Amino acid sequence: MGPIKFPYRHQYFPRNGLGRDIVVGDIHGEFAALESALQAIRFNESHDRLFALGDLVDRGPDSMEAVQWLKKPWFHSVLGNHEAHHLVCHNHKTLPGESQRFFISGDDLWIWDVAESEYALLAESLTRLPIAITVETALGDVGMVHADLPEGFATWKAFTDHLDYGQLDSELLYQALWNFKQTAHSTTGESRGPSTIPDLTALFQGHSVPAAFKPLSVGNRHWIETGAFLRRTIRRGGFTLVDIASPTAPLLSAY
Ligand SMILES: [Mn+2]
Repeated sequence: MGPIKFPYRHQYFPRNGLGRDIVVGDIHGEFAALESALQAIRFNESHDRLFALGDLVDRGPDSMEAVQWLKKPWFHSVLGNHEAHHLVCHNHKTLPGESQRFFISGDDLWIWDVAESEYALLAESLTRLPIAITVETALGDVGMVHADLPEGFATWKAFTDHLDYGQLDSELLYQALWNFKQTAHSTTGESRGPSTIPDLTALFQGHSVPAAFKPLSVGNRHWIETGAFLRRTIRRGGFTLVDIASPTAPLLSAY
């Protein structure tokens, strides 16, 4: 079977000369709520671009909507651990829950109701997601990764060069997609890694929800996943939308 091949490990987007570049945390099947959030900031589909930080699927009601959203020319996303989990399930022809390291604890049971051919379509679009995205802005490059800049990379360029030319191994994937070291889920952002990435103006990360469901900035690193999926269960959280040109002044916070 062999490891999953990701054809676009790193994607670079030149500067958007027309409109805004907006970044959003984990969508987790909450595409209808995302639509409302985009309306609230008057998102312009012909000029603006929306970048998602991965975990498009599981937990919320509309995971399969990810297939349609990934066809939109203005919508882009990095790979999250939930996507990687489904790719492993699909690649190894196992059902969720059977793949040990990638076990997601029942958030993924919706696939029991999805036809095999539909699931294959989803896997095909998820496998195209990059592990990192770099967006050029007037003030310099902005980076995006689902969980963390893996250890051993002092700069964003060192990391993205490794994605472009080096070997992908499970430890690197684990740190980029799963690591909780940086925010340790609801701490105040005690950082073990570098708090400022020298060759970026901002690094955006999703995956872990900072304390009080508020976005957290340490140096030029910004955790903006505020738990849109939690609104259904504990009635807290929501989407945070940030213009990448103003990382510490969200357009919406936990909306
Ligand atoms: Mn995640």
